[in-house]
Amino acid sequence: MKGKTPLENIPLKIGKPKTTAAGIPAVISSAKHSLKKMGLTNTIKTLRMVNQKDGFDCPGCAWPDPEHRSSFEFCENGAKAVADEAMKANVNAKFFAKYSVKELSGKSDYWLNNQGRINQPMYLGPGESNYSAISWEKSLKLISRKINSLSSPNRAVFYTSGRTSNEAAFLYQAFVRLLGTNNMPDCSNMCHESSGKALVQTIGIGKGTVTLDDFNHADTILVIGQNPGTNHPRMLTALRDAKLKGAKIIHINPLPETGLVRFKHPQDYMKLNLSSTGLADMHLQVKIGGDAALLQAINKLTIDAGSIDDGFISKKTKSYEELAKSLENIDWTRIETDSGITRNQIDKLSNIIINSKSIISCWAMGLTQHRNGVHVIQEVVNLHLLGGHIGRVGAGLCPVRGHSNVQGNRTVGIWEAPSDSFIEKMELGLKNSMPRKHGYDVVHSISAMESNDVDFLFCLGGNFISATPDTTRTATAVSKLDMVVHVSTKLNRSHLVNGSESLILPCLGRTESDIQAEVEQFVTVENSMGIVHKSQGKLKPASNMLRSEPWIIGNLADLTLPESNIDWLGCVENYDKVRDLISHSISGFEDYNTRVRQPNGFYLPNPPKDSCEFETNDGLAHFSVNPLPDVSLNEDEFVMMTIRSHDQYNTTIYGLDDRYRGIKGNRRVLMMNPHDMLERNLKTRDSVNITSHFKGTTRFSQKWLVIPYNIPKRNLAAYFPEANELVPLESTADVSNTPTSKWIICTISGNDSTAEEE
Ligand SMILES: Nc1nc2c(c(=O)[nH]1)N[C@H]1C(S)=C(S)[C@@H](COP(=O)(O)OP(=O)(O)OC[C@H]3O[C@@H](n4cnc5c(=O)[nH]c(N)nc54)[C@H](O)[C@@H]3O)O[C@H]1N2
Ligand SMILES: Nc1nc2c(c(=O)[nH]1)N[C@H]1C(S)=C(S)[C@@H](COP(=O)(O)OP(=O)(O)OC[C@H]3O[C@@H](n4cnc5c(=O)[nH]c(N)nc54)[C@H](O)[C@@H]3O)O[C@H]1N2
Ligand SMILES: [Mo]
Repeated sequence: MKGKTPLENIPLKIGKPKTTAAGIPAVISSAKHSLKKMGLTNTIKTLRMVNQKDGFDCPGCAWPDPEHRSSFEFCENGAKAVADEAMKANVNAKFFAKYSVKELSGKSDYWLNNQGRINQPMYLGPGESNYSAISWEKSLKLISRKINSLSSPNRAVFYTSGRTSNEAAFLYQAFVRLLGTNNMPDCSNMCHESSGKALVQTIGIGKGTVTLDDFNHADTILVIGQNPGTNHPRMLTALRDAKLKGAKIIHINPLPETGLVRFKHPQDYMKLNLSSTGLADMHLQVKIGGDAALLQAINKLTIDAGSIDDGFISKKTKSYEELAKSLENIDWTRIETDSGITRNQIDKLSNIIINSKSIISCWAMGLTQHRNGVHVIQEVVNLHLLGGHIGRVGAGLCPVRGHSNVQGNRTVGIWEAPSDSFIEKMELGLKNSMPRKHGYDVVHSISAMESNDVDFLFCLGGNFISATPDTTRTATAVSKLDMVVHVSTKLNRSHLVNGSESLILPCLGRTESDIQAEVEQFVTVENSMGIVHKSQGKLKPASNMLRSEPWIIGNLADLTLPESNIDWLGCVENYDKVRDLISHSISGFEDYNTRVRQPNGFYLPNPPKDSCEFETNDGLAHFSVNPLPDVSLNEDEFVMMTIRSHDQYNTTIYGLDDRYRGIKGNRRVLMMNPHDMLERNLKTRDSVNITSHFKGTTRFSQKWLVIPYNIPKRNLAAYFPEANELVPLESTADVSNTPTSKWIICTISGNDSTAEEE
């Protein structure tokens, strides 16, 4: 970096949002990232192994791969995720001797991540200013002693992020439940929890009901509250293929997201076919939180047109009459005001829906992270049940998962609220009894820390401090703990908010080879469409001091629970043994070791998809009647959504540009409608302060640069995690308790033009 302006000091530049995603700039951008971080040979070797039959699963996202994988079936952002992991292990004892925790706290997330991989276990004792090296043996002893000294296992909290393999996650939940608690919050609580809850209640399974092949047979695909060009770039391939086969693609989003406007595929570039494809046939620029109104209107028009699947409804569903009655007298003025969509546009969409034989609906955080997250997803379910668009080829529900194994983690037991039947099967498989009492989710964990009900926090991956809401409050709560332990690959803000004692345990990443007892191991993961498959790292580990996640959990469990009947160390030596335990303990994993060795792995059972059956209490799919949410705002109020840029992976910041949105060099920006700016006398780059409001409480954040953006009036957008300090801890979705990261009521103040000129 010598002689160059540090990236963080480059002033904000605003250009036109891109109209095409992927294509040549994407290939160049991923090559730049990878070459800088890994060097040429490693770049080619590594990228060729992503999502190949014998390679590793891309740590980027949970979108599945087509069966016939080409060697270029990776995307720009997958390449960035891989390159980011393949960095040198520079964060070592010398590094921590140089920088105190206080000094590191003053650095940006971008800087912290850029220091490289964590090289060895580190310890910070009471009152100490710097982390120092500690051996694996000593760390595990300290941790196990602490856990065993707690007055109750419920005073410990065990967080999981979604990159953990099935094997590590299964051992972890077994260990935690044998300790006697279900305190297992996970990133899912902040992510697709609303989808899980909405789908279990209505169709009897908390997962989507389509496979990749269904996209080839759909005639309409709704993409709601999702930005696939950035967050699931490989999904654009499926959308492109569907479109070539005649499907209509409908984009429902407050922002005209780039990948859906026009798209050039890297493979087209490889084939020197530079033509671009227009993806979305229709963009409905819904207001933030306006989807429920829009979907109810669509459902009403479907019923009024008599365009419903009577046979399916009478044989397979319940509560149709209640839904129809509730929609009899809808208030069209309110529908238009709340959704921001005109009657004319609604009629156009309705026409498409009514004339579609097979519909797929995809959604992500734009629906889940709302107060009515569960209910709005149930409106999507209503739409599918009305037309019988479920359980047949080319039709179904598709919650698009985030972290690459977040779905697998839940399947193998990372769940603070397990059902009794799940625990019963686990108890039989593991020949142990387990607690039934539900544990803390993410938000409840933070409240419990605040009220001194927790002493110990263990994080298997992730960045608890930055990913959770109300950053200042959460950091204060975590600082009260006796001990905080992080199993991590890269340095992040959570390592800098400490309990009396803190430990960082560095682990192998997805890309690295994992050898136990001289045998190369593989792990398994489940993608967004319920396919379980192998993932085998191939790169030389960044340091010989790293341990695999199963090794860390297995050894800790062995030390902490010496009397337990589980052969933890045997499991660590041979991951087949973990998979055997999984086959005995979890439905759908029979004969796991054989089936996962088949090319492309195996599908987990999914009754709605497999046979149009619904495992609800009465065997029927349920329509639901939900009141419209109150989306009104006071005169001076805005509603803000917190979103991802093109150059980040959740809290990991790769760079300061959001290329597709034309925003460069600064992340502390507030996207605002130009008319709103004019009315408030705000100019581009004016610096404003934001106050968020929730039930009489406020949070305050300074110095955000206003920029004009194509976003509905009174709506704002800012980046996660910078804006998390404005997300109120108690503002959560009904039923799922997911923080409402896309619905934050704000006022803004101050408008001094202090920002640098271009
Ligand atoms: N490169 C990259 N890939 C990722 C991630 C990453 O950070 N970087 N994160 C991974 C994870 S964990 C996840 S969960 C996914 C997240 O994937 P997304 O859900 O696509 O991520 P967000 O940036 O949160 O985008 C939410 C989208 O919803 C829209 N939106 C917000 N509010 C509303 C609303 O009320 N209604 C509608 N209709 N739309 C709304 C926003 O404009 C935005 O387009 O991506 C995964 N993949
Ligand atoms: N305001 C706001 N907040 C949000 C969201 C939002 O849209 N807006 N999105 C929410 C969502 S959808 C999610 S999923 C959460 C994400 O929450 P988390 O999963 O907690 O956060 P990440 O940023 O993905 O975690 C990054 C860290 O994981 C570690 N890591 C990476 N790979 C590995 C690995 O293989 N093993 C281990 N042990 N560690 C690894 C690295 O140290 C890295 O610093 O954030 C949520 N928070
Ligand atoms: Mo997520």
